[in-house]
Amino acid sequence: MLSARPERPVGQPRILLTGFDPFGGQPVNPSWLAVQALDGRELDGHVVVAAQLPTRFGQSLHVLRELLGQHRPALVVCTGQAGGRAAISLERVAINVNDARIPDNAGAQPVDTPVVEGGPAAYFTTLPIKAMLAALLAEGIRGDVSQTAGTFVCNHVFYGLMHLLAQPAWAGTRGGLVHVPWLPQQGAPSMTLEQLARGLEVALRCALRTSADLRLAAGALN
Ligand code: PCA
Repeated sequence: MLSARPERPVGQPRILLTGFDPFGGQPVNPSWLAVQALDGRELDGHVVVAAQLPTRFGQSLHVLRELLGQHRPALVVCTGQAGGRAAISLERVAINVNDARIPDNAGAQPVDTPVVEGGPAAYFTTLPIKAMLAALLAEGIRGDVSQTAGTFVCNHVFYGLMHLLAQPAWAGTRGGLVHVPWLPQQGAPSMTLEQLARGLEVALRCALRTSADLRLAAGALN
């Protein structure tokens, strides 16, 4: 784990936006396609840096830590595919469990191991997910708050990210994980790439502008 942040890079503050490579026999991963669509975009004085994480336990967090050290972002949003979900899912909680139903892209299939040995059971996102949900719905984009990111590589990255950002050296950097549905060519339910990219843009802008989250029942928003 990085314990100290290197100097902030010169230029605009950055948003690190990650997606994963395809896994589980799928030809594409919509998370990676959607974040690429936003690479280099300027949002409220911040520039989006899109990067790919491998769908691999361990290596994904290694790459994420390198990216954090390199870019020192003000905001970190990791995205991943969640087949079967119908909306952009704003994840509330990361848990300290790896429990893989299928092998990752390196063939690893950990069962009931911790992400961080001795780490706390869980971390909450530091993204303003209710405000982000309200912003998505106001734009007519399907969104939801999710209470579990599962126990595969997305949760692994989410937990590792929050464990790192919880350190004092990273105070002021917010982060979390967002799951996206399949693209139409992968099956149903789905959202189009345009909807995903627009939804992520709306969600990022909202996160930059919102310091204290809304306190509204997600059901009241939907
Ligand atoms: N989704 C998987 C890992 C990579 C991805 O895009 C998950 O939800 O864990």
